Amino acid sequence: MLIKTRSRLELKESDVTSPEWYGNRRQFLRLGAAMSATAAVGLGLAQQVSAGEKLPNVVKSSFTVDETVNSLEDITHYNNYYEFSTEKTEVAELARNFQTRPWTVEIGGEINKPGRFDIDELIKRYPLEERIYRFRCVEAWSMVVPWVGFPLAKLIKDLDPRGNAKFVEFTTLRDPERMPGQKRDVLPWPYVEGLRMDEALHPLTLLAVGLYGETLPPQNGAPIRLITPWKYGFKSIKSIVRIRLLEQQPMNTWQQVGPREYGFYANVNPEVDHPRWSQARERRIGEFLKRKTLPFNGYAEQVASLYTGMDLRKFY
Ligand SMILES: Nc1nc2c(c(=O)[nH]1)N[C@H]1C(S)=C(S)[C@@H](COP(=O)(O)O)O[C@H]1N2
Ligand SMILES: [Mo]
Repeated sequence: MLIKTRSRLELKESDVTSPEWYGNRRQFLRLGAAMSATAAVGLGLAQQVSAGEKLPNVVKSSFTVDETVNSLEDITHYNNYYEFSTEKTEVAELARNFQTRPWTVEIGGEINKPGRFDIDELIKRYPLEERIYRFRCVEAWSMVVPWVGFPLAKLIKDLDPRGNAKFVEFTTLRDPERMPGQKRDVLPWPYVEGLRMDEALHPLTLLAVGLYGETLPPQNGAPIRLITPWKYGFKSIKSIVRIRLLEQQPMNTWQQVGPREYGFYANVNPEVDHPRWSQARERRIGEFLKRKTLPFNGYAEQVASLYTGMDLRKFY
């Protein structure tokens, strides 16, 4: 399936900060509340949103790239998810019956209003946006994916982070019975990732709960996963059960297993090769010829300023 979208990435800093934008948001919220009230009558109030269901009230975000979107088949059958398999084409089948209800996300650490959220409560808490993002794996393949989610910043700001919170740590579920790959020591479990606070609060940083307008399939990180489109795919941690705000930089799984090859920042950078292969080019899944990899995966205009003054060869 090919979808053509807007003519360019339209994210501007003013989109997030102008009163006009906030005005629009309020309008969306009002509209959303009215619509979900109507929908609730039809569906029954206790209705839960579960895997493979259409997500309600998704608005199209202007934080979207104009590129051919990969097919649902590609996105759901070429996965890195070591909790199920190290074989990309095997994950879909092995994760097929992974149960994502009930599911709780715990949010704590350096935050004044810590909490435990039921996933369905979280999904309804903020207006959901569809955002078409480039996605670049460190293995030099890429896709374009229509995620559905909400900015992580909204959640963090609502929970009143403390001044000493400098980093955010994310943790995947650890349950070897439900995630058979965890019975092997291919990685230390659970999978952990981290962001610096300003990266976590950046408007591009998304908590994704859906794909192609529906709830996430298990192989893509259901029921909730992180998406940081300017970083290599391994930062986009799947099936999150815990988020903690920390004063110190957390250790992330891939840096822990291969510090020479994987760092904390993991910004897409065609000028800094992986020790075992070049990062200059990538294979877009579905294409034959390789294309050039763009600095920050094409999001330099939006994120480069987060790293001014940093040596990106050192902080890879
Ligand atoms: N918990 C967990 N999250 C994970 C991974 C993993 O193995 N376990 N793999 C990462 C890697 S290397 C990539 S490229 C992306 C793949 O996401 P996708 O299958 O939705 O394309 O998930 C990332 N998040
Ligand atoms: Mo990856």
